[in-house]
Amino acid sequence: LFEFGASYTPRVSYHYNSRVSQYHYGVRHPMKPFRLMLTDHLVSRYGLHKVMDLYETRAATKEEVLAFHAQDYVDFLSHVAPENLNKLPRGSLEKFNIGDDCPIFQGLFEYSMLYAGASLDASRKLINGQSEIAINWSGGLHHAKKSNPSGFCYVNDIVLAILNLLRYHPRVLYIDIDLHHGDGVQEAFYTTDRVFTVSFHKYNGEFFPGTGDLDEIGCSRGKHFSLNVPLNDGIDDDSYINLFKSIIDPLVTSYKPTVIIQQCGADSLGHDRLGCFNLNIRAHGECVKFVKSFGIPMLCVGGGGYTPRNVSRLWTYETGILNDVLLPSDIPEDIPFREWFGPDYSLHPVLDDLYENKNSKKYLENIRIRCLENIKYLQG
Ligand code: ZLM
Ligand code: CA
Ligand code: ZN
Repeated sequence: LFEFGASYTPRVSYHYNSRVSQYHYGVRHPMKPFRLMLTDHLVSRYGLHKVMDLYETRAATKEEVLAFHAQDYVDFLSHVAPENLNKLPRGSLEKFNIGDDCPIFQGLFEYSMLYAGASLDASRKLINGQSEIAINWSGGLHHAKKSNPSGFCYVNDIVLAILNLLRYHPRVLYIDIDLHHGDGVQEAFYTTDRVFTVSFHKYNGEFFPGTGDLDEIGCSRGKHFSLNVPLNDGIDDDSYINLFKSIIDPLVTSYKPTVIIQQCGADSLGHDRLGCFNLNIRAHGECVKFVKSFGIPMLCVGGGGYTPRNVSRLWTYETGILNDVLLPSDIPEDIPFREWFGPDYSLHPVLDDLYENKNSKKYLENIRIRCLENIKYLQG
């Protein structure tokens, strides 16, 4: 535990390489690495760079990525480029699930190795005790599989960071508040009790990636060590926070993780281009604050988020929370791209006015009960 009283501020490290924001998935593709540059400017102009340890991250090596990914897939990623697509062996684009969601773009391999390198660096700081909280907003690409990309994710930086943490930590808790199910991470650790995965997400059987129903609880040694919280459109601040706290509190108390990794996907906010929830920035941040309050070493990664002005607001606000700094609501003057934050120029625009809440009290209460039943198995 690192928190021995309200006055103690944890040591926080921030892992970023500005090159990662320069890549483009393609015109009209919803994933915009540019949002990371916007976030970094905002974090810096709010003065947060001065209170954290800053690390310019290096790219992961091929060898490091092979801890999870298959050799032929990593070879493919490292050789493929938009200009040599016609020279590939027949069928490799189909074999590796290349398409509109996961296109081949210029610098794809370097991009993947940069965000993965940042999560690995962050995990290393937690392992050697130089940080109590480590942040990598360029990471959180939770869908990537051992042998193929999925849902905008090519390399699974979260799985790689967890594998590294497992060398020193007996129990890792993974918490995923991205709008989408954290299927890649769940699948990688589905049969072990040394990693507990929990994901909150929109679920109706069709919504991407299609998995994450209540009955996915893990198997063999991992049975009861995966948890899923399927939600409907329009969930609001209070319902989400209450559900989140009432599940995470007993989970941390019974599982007793020695390190926590939280994926903070920003597509669960209201007004997200691909989203359908009604969360405000304060509510999303409250979930991060709650996890931090346990005083357990923590790795925070990004993930989805398709309305760049709100992604950068959120992750800046959460960087503040992780540093125990409450940021003024007015977006600082003389920040590059300030016009993106108009007309309100506030860190807290109203985001909860779009969807009707399709999660009834009865529905949420049933989900809560079913999740708590699952957690009870942990005490044996
Ligand atoms: N089509 N362009 C979340 C990953 C969500 C699968 C339906 C592709 C899109 C989307 C891509 C410009 C995270 C699916 C979608 C069109 C099959 C998804 C390129 C628009 C565009 O205009 C687009 C040509 C593209 C992709 C929309 N894809 C919306 N939703 C999901 C993947 C990733 O947030 O969880 C973590 C980073 N894919 O629904 C289709 C079934 C491909
Ligand atoms: Ca999720
Ligand atoms: Zn997502």
